[in-house]
Amino acid sequence: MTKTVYILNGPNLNLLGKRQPEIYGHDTLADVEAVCAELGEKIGLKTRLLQSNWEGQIIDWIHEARDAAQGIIINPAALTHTSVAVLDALNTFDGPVLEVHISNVHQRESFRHHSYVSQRADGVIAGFGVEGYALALRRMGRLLA
Ligand code: CA2
Repeated sequence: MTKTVYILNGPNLNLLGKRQPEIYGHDTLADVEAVCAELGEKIGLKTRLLQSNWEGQIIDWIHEARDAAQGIIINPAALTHTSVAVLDALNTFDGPVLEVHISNVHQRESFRHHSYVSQRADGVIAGFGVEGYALALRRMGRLLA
């Protein structure tokens, strides 16, 4: 059976490609979705990319993934640095979790240097632009093989 990977995106990432291109680049989340769907097909993974500005919605999707997906790739956006609730939700998920950040958070403000999610993540990618999603998906392919 084809394995499914949830690609979850937190607050404000709906604006990707539309604001602050100097930090986040010109690609939109729809572009990321298309690239991941195409790569997923190539490596035998079904992808479902979701974005919400609401913490509770992200948590609900993580719960949904417990039954519906074998792996989670997550860019929690600002929730990375604030949310024990997202960490707790990820701790209820049994499969691999990969954390993606478009920008190099370690080169930015000190409040971006700590991630609650990293305590659960099996791998972290930061500073590769939106290419980080495809890199994470390739890694997910290996982890789920
Ligand atoms: O680098 C990343 O991917 C971040 O997760 C992005 C978050 C930020 O709070 C994290 O520290 C690092 C911000 C997402 C906001 O996305 C926007 C995209 C385009 C325009 C405005 C905001």
